[in-house]
Amino acid sequence: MSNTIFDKILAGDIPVDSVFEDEDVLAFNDVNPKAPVHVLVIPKKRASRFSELSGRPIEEIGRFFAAVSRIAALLDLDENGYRVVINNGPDGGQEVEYLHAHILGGRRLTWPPG
Ligand code: DGP
Repeated sequence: MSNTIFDKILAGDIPVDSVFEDEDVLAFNDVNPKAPVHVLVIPKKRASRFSELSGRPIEEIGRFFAAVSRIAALLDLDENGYRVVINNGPDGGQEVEYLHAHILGGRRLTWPPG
């Protein structure tokens, strides 16, 4: 499926509360935050799932993760820490079939997840 809500957000068809954008990624606040800071980062080069990245160029994958790290720093999370979550497929709890990393922070998160 390539017409998910995140495809529409990236196309500019649905407004979001964006926190960062460059040539590789768009980052915006999650509509249903699970922590004081809950930002989603999506790559502009489409992938449905994390599992697709195994076939992608290392440079593309690296730029995505470097962007996630940079965005967490911009959100002022480096000192206290944060969690990066990528849900993959039904058992992973993925609801939107467009690859996205969750950045969660601003409180002490518990482990393990449910
Ligand atoms: P996941 O379960 O990993 O697929 O998480 C999808 C997340 O996307 C979930 O935390 C809620 C968020 N979300 C879904 N629709 C929208 C939307 O239209 N706008 C924003 N900002 N977030 C959305």
